[in-house]
Amino acid sequence: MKKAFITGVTGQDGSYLAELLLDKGYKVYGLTRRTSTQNFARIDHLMHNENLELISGDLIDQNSLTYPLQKIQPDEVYNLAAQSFVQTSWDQPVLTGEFTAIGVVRILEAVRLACPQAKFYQASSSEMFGKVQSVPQTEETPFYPRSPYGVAKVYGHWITVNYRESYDLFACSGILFNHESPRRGLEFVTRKIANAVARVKLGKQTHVELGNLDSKRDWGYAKDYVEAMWLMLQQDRAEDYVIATGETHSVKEFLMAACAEAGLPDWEAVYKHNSAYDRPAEVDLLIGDATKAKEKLGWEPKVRFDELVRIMVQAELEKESE
Ligand code: NAP
Ligand code: F7E
Repeated sequence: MKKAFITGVTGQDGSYLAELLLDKGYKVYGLTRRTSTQNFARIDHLMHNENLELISGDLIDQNSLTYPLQKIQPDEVYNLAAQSFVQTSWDQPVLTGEFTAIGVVRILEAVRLACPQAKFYQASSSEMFGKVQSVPQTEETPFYPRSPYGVAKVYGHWITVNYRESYDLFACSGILFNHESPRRGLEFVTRKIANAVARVKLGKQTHVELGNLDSKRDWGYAKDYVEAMWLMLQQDRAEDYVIATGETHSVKEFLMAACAEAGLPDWEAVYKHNSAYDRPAEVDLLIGDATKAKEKLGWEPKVRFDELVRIMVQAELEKESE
């Protein structure tokens, strides 16, 4: 039985990846941090699976990473844990650096010392491209991050490359573009909009307050993207891959499509601008070219923009009607 260790198992991607690996017959160890109230909502449905074991630890605590890895001797380690909300990274830049940047070298050190034979995945991000230096973005596009989060991810990316080259670890990064789902945190724009339009439709709120509607993102479906993570660790050689749909849409387009899906004819009546959601520095346009992933991993996104909007709005209509 193959063994996988996932940091960030309680997050959107961690929960889908745990499902995928359990379905494939893995024993899955998920790192969870101690909080005053437990936050296992995304993995509640997996809690009775005897092949899922939760391990208490934190990316800020070196020994809580090294000891479990020494004991478990996993075949695969997926580092998905991070302070992942870009807006918060301006309010908490130091904490973001601790978790999202230095956290990566802590887990790499743990792998190097405790289980150097394990294959390692780092959750890199299209936010590293920031003020984009070419369109579309590929594995060769230079980075120009525009937030403390993006800067932290660049460190995480390069330290992964460096450990691969310094210690011959099987360490790779997926440079994932935005991916969404009904399990996305409510603070991210797609889930915020999907939830709001459902509530407006049901008469539970009148409008949604948003920041910049003009930024464009390459939005995919989280379930498709965790499959790409797994595929990267099934290769003979560790390499980095862009994972994206190759389509870009503005926040306004997402809002319009979500209103249409919820049966709200006038999107402008649903929206108010609130400058609190504008960012000190914006990433205006992201669009990825995942040709390498298609050619080498045989990976392609199954869910496209319209279907993603449908999945997210219908999930919110259902939840909000309960
Ligand atoms: P998410 O839903 O915010 O999940 C983040 C996870 O990290 C949660 O399980 C959280 O635990 C855990 N975590 C945070 N700080 C930690 C710490 N100090 N120690 C241990 N665990 C900690 O994020 P996601 O959307 O699933 O994204 C997964 C990864 O991919 C992240 O690294 C993110 O930056 C990266 N990424 C995401 C996207 C995207 O579009 N979703 C794109 C590119 C890259 P709690 O539940 O306790 O908070
Ligand atoms: O913002 C604009 C905002 O917070 C998308 C993370 O998973 O993907 C994510 O980062 C866009 C930005 O995601 C609101 O200004 C307008 O242009 O949903 P978001 P993000 O910043 O792209 C990358 C790839 C990651 O790696 C990150 O971890 O939407 N926007 N109005 C708004 N955004 C939010 N959150 N809320 C608003 O009201």
